[in-house]
Amino acid sequence: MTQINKIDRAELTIVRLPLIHPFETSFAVQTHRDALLLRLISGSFEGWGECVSAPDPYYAYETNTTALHVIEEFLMPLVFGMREFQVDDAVEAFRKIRGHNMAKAAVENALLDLLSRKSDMPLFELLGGSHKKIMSGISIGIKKNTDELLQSIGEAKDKKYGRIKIKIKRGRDVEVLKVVRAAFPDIRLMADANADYGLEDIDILVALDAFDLMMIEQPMNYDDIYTHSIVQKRLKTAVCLDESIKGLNDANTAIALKSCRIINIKQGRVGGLLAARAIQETCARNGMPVWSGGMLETGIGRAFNIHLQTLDGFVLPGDTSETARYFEEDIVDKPVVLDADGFIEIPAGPGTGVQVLTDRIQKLQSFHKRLSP
Ligand code: OSB
Ligand code: MG
Repeated sequence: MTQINKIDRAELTIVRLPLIHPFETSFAVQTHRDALLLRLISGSFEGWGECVSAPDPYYAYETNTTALHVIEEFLMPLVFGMREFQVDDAVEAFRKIRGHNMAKAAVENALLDLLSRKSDMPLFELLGGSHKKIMSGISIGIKKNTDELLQSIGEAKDKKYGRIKIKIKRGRDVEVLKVVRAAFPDIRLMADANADYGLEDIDILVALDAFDLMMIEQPMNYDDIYTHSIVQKRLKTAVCLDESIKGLNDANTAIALKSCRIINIKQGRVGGLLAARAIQETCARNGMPVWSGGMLETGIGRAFNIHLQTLDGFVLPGDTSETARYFEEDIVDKPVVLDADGFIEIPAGPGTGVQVLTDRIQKLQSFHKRLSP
């Protein structure tokens, strides 16, 4: 089994990519993706990772600044100290750092990309996935008015996205879904509340049972797995947890409490691809379907989400949509596109299979720092 000899140096960069359209959720309006990137260099090989944190702590407590701190001061010193190692060894060493799973994911994924490139093997093979096209799915933000929303949904339907998710929040829920369902009676539809509701809103959530949704994502508070169990008992519609699942322990808690019937695994939120695979295996053993979410990643993070979805447990379409929806120009080649049936091909070649465009990164960078042992 190929190993990593040692890491010679690393680079941390933040790139600022404008979004083609602002992306509105119940917690924020995002106009840019400020992506924290990690590049690891080992001999003639390199690996890239993307941290899914944002500049602000509105989705999760981690921010780009906390991730920079944790990667530079705690994670990379551990990695720089390792010789002839496997990615599992690094993950084991990271255990003594509590939380900060987004920061850990960036390092873990960069190591996996590096190791699979060195092994001349596509990343999905290293993970144990199979070579296949993956299902697409799209997440549509809160729009100024229903006309705009219906138009976006119509475009997504025409592109044959595997399912369409719309964002809801208090005051923009039952009426919106009523209009959407009337206009599109047949689409595979779901709603994501991004933790906007409380138990006092239970009647609103019960009213959503009328719209044949595949699931309602994270209606209750971000760290409240217990309250979701009360909600799931009251709803016919499946509850799906996103924000609440920060790692395997949370998934076990949600399974035991019957807090949801579906889990959104974001590898970038739970500590990287290996952690995501472990959660998927636990969910499969417990009959819990999972799918892969997204965090408006650039082509680097998006590639990890694609490779993850080659694992058998990913039975539902995720939030992997075309690059061109978000970015005029990405920082990798090739961009993600849907085929005529609405499926996505795994990028070919070793590692993630995407080619990182360092010239573009240099042009877009708002922060850059080199780290050495
Ligand atoms: O809740 O799934 C979410 C984007 C940023 C933060 C949280 C979420 C999202 C999305 C978009 O829904 C997913 C994507 O297209 O990458
Ligand atoms: Mg979500």
